[in-house]
Amino acid sequence: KLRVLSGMQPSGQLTLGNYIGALKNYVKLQITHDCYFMVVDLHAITVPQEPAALKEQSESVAALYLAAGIDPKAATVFLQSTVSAHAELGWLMTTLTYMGELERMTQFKDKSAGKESVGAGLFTYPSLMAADILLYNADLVPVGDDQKQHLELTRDLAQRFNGKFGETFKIPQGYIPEVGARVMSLDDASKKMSKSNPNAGSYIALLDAPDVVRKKISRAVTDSGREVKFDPANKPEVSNLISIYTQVADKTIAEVETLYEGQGYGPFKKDLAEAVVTVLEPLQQRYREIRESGELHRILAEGKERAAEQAERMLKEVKTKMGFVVL
Ligand code: AQP
Repeated sequence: KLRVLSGMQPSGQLTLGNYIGALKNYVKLQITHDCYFMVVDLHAITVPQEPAALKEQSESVAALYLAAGIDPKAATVFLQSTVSAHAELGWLMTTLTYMGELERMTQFKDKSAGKESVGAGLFTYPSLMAADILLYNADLVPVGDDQKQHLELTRDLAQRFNGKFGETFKIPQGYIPEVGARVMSLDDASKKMSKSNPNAGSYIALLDAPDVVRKKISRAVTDSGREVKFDPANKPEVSNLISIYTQVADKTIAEVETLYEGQGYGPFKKDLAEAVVTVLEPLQQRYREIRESGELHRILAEGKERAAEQAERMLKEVKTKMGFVVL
């Protein structure tokens, strides 16, 4: 089985974008691949996090992985910070990374633009991400467009290390999911739906109550027309809602268009809200069961054991090759 590694940041509440773009695919991948799914808490602190919120969100993301259908027996589910090899290899990778490479990263430019003080971790984060991937000899890394540049750096660093210290790392490939849907914000279809957006009306959180979901969708920005037509260039907001509909209701774009022909946006939005609620309600039910069961820490401790075994083996090999005294 090919090995897959992926993670999400506990930098807010997971959204429908995270579900459609990533989590839904994780659940399928665990059947065919050897999967490592992390909660990347060390990445979340590249921007300020309040301690109590970080803890709650980390547990919440892990519980949502399970609630969405990730089976901790089939896949290794863990918190990045519980496997200390990540921070350690992250440092070793940082020393192999050139400033110029990090300066070219568009995500850093975007996230630091206009900010008065920017943490150094935001700058060096791609080296830590390389460590995350290389520790597990991952074959495939599911990435959205925004992560392609970071994965390219990971590949460069792996090759650089292998060239300098001898064949050690597998060169990972990017894996673009079949349905790579990029879900856009409900208030601005030029921005992706993001869990850290300060406007809660811009996203649907996976834990939003049904009435909140209905309200958010009814308030979602559309246009002054009334045609439910998929036309991203001219009707980006409506097209985004149609995309979401196809993902939660297993319908094609053409089916959705036909269904609401001549009806305006009202009935379309209403049904879309119900389709989203139909997906979220059982997920939220499982989420509550998992949180109430008190089993989460045990599951994460098991995941940590499995992950650490692999990661520490790799770290030892790397340190030996670099010339550290390994005792
Ligand atoms: N809007 C989206 N549409 C489709 N997929 C998305 N992903 C994120 N937003 C969308 C996918 O979710 C996974 C988790 O990504 P992450 O937690 O590492 O952070 P992110 O991509 O930066 O996600 P957010 O929600 O926008 O977080 P913040 O606001 O903290 O930056 C990834 O696989 C991503 O592709």
